[in-house]
Amino acid sequence: MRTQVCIIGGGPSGLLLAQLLHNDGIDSVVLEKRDRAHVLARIRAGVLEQGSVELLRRAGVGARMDREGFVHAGTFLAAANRGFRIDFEARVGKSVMVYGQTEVTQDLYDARDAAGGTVIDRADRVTPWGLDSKAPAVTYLRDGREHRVTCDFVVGCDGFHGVSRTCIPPDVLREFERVYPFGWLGVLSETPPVAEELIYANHPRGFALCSMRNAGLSRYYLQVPLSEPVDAWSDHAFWDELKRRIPEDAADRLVTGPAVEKSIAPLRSYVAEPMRWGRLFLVGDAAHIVPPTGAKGLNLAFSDVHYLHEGLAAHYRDGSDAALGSYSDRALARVWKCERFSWSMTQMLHRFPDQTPFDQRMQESELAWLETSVAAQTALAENYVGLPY
Ligand code: RFL
Ligand code: PHB
Repeated sequence: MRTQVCIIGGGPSGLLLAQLLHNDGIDSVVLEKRDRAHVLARIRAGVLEQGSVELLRRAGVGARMDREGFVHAGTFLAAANRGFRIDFEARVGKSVMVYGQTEVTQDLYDARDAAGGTVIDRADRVTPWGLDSKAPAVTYLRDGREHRVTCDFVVGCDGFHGVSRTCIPPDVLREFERVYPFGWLGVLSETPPVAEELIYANHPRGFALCSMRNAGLSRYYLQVPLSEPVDAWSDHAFWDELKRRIPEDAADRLVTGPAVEKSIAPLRSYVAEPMRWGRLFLVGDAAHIVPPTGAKGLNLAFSDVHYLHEGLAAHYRDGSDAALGSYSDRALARVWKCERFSWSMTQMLHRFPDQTPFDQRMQESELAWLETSVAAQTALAENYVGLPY
């Protein structure tokens, strides 16, 4: 099979890139390791920056998001059971959209199907070849048979555990990493959200987050030690612990119910440089990971998609490779700013096992500053709604 752009990974970034390229008349093939049902069942991000919202609309996949998503003009932060609000609209004149990654991915699959796009699922042992030549290729196994896609470019949208990044020679690739000594236990429940906006809570027992998907579906998270298996958390234990960590008025209002999904995710900050090698481009989680505290992972994947789409469009439209040449630098400049924000939110809101009384006071004074300073709130709001592309 021959295509212009071979995209490895059919998660949100791979599918969005394929859709944007299609709109410009550029042909792509998406190779996804898992079956479609598995990809669509993954519960992940919930918050879209304004830039992501606009990119989805531009790609022609924003209609359901605009109908069913929830615009949030602010968020609550809580410390020691007392909350205060950061007003995004008032501080920076922007808002975010609460619309689940599961829905975004569904909309993208629907759009790819409607356009007759090629998305091959259950593609096993996907292997790129000749990435430093002018004629790269990607081979894969499906139903026991080997297939080969020849192309102009290979794009790695295959997440943190994908194959693409491993193709960059070790003497070229630089990796930067921080692994946090805790995880997030997430629960999805068919109950009304406890508040109209998100609540991020710093508590002596650990961080907690109240989020949502829609009027009848809530998403909650608790900071937990990584040593605890998810089975150790009964629904009852989860709700009990959540109530202790969030402000009292919210705890009193909280409607509990059976968890329809429960899982633990480790927290990590990670960046791989460069994001391009020869004819290979890395996008999204394949190149970088952020802890979820700033709600940045999916949004960062989408800003990469935006930069790469511009580069590929210019290449095919007028033969200019300037934007492809600067892709890695442009993407990384934004990646590092979002890494910093996600790291600082994580630092401010979690309990660290080795936290000293001094560290503790630093957290408290940062939150106290944020509660009273318009300048501090503006800085948080500017990052949370999304830095410009
Ligand atoms: P994905 O979504 O991991 O998709 C990669 C796809 O590649 C496939 N794949 C392969 N395909 C072929 N060959 C191989 N060898 C392959 N290896 C892997 C995989 O099956 C998969 O389908 O990466 P992508 O597209 O870059 O998207 C990134 C986002 O998924 C991720 O950054 C976010 O989910 C992070 N995240 C959040 N981001 C936000 O912007 N806002 C949030 O509120 C937010 N909350 C979260 C999050 C992530 C979480 N977890 C579980 C990690 C909350 C959580 C709990
Ligand atoms: C979510 O709704 O899953 C969510 C929201 C905000 C975050 C992380 C996750 O910071």
